[in-house]
Amino acid sequence: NELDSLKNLKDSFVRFMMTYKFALEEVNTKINILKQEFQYADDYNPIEHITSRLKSPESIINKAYRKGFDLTLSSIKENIRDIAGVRITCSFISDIYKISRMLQNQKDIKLIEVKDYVKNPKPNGYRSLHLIIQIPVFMSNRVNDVYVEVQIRTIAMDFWSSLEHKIYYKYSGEIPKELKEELTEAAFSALKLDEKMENIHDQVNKIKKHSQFEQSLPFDG
Ligand code: 0O2
Repeated sequence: NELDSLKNLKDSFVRFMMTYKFALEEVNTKINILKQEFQYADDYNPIEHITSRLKSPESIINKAYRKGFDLTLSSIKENIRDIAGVRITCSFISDIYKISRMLQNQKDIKLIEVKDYVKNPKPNGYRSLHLIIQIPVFMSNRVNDVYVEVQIRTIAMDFWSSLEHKIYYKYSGEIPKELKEELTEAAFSALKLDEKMENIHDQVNKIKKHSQFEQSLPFDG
């Protein structure tokens, strides 16, 4: 009867969302391992913080509707690849690519797509590196390959995008022209700050390497 079929639908949806929750936990563990290992081995940890979120059922359905996808679980599974999202904030632009390479080198991670909004920012100034990856989630009676969106960005990029996101929602996507222009200017300032910080970071690294080299010499001079 109708109640049973509703119950079945709810069960399948809960199971569906659970696989994404497990995928998030796996990716979080991977990144936490990198973070701890960096700290231990390098005495320098490029990962400032990690956040993750599951897209709400409402935004999943809105996105599927907006993009014209079928409203079935199999279509949503194949087409909406950011149901599980992990965001890694790091210190410098070079760290973004370092972390991205490390994740891509892991054997159980399959890289599906790279959207490099760091090299090619969006017209509003949005910058971040997005990786769509797929990882296997092992359950009691099956293995599911699950898509996860990993966003990697600097602190400056994160600062800008969280403010822009809030403003975007406040104005329901219709940000007034002047505010839009100011936001794009702010994105440019964030870019300049990132470049300046990277430059300082490079100089410090050079000095560090030089003094390590000198210390490794068998005698002075
Ligand atoms: P939330 O609340 O973070 O989940 P779409 O843009 O979603 O229609 P696509 O190709 O999936 O299509 O998007 P894309 O370009 O990979 O971007 C997806 C996510 O990147 C967004 O998710 C945001 O988190 C972030 N993002 C992309 N563009 C912008 C931007 O201009 N400003 C900010 N602040 N964030 C951006 P959601 O689902 O929109 O939001």
